[in-house]
Amino acid sequence: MSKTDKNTPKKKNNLTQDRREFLQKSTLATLSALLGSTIVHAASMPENYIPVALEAEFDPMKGKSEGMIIRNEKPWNVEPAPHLLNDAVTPFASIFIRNNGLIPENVDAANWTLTIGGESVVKEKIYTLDELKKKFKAYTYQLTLECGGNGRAGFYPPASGNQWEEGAVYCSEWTGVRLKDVLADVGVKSDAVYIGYYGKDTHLNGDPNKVVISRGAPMAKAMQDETLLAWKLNGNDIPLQHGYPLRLVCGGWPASVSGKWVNKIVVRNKVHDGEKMMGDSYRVPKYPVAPGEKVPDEDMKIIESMPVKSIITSPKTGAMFGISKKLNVQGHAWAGENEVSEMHVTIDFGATWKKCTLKKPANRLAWQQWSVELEFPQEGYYEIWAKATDDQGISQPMVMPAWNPKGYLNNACHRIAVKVS
Ligand SMILES: Nc1nc2c(c(=O)[nH]1)N[C@H]1C(S)=C(S)[C@@H](COP(=O)(O)O)O[C@H]1N2
Ligand SMILES: [Mo]
Repeated sequence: MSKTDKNTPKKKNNLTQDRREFLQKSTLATLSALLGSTIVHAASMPENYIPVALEAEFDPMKGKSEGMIIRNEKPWNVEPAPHLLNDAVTPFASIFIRNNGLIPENVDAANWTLTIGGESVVKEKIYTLDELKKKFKAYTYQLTLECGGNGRAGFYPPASGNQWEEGAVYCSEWTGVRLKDVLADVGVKSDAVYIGYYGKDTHLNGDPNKVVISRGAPMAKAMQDETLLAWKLNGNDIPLQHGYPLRLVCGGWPASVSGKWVNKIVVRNKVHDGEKMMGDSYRVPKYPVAPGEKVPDEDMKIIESMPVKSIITSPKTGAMFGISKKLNVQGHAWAGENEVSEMHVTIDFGATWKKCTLKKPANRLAWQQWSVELEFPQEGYYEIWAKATDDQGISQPMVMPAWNPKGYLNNACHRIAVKVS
């Protein structure tokens, strides 16, 4: 049996072991809630039985690496441990999943349409997926997508929301058409300010008219070469949980701008005011605030380019080593719209730093690979801290950066523990 086979969670049909156990232990009330209906002959249903309708449900964990950490099942929010992100191009198996609502099921790609509308288009236009593919030139880019809340678990006082540690980031290869080419075909008015997306996921409360999330970006970002309407991830159809069959991809910005299951783009004559564009959502104070402080709405600004950051993907934290005392350490670094220009690590809590080898990005907005060989002076416990510096001379903070109400933008140095023995 191959390693992958052994590491794949044991399943019957398409259920993970965890979900199977969860369903088996569920009360009748929970099963009814999940089914959205009462089970009429529940009295005759065998004990620990899993209703067929729940067996058939799409399982977003299918094909994901062992070592993915489930932060929430409703909606699905899952992140990989850092060592699973070792590849330059993140494979599907290790991509974090972030959903605000329910994954749309029964997606019909053959009849999928994309509407381009809003007050700042000359005339609304509808494209089928096929038309998009035929009419416009396709491009492929590696694009870094990081959740605005990645690292939230590191904030104190704690910020509510998914307690992401290091893994809500990836850099995979996306193929699609440039949004700017499609917008040029539709015709955009001179008063255009912002674009916004709408997707086909459904609200957790089941209300089909309630928008789950509808975010966007200023025209300048929308018109970048790398901003894609994509239908392929790493050369294959986009997996359902990551936006099949069509996704807006805006690398370097909070991944919430990259709308999944997208079926409408609006061009606005003002800053898009869709769901999760206002209040504390994906916004941070314009100035430093004391932890816990209440910030007036007008003093909040929308997060745009993500800050400089890096991750150690090898070795795995807690790894034990032989007495050779030499260790190869590697990972990735990224900086939103900017390029990373230097990478350093320390094994003495920042007293001295060692410069790493750093690769150029595959293309703009792709993360960069770094590596370094470390030598340890003696046996014992060490921490390896990694710090990236971008081409604007900005580095990662060694400890928690500016606190903000929702716990966004934690780009503190990633650190791992190793024992030399
Ligand atoms: N339609 C839709 N698009 C969405 C979301 C969503 O809930 N619905 N979540 C956003 C957020 S907050 C993030 S971090 C990314 C996650 O993308 P991934 O699941 O491919 O990692 O998708 C974004 N696009
Ligand atoms: Mo996110």
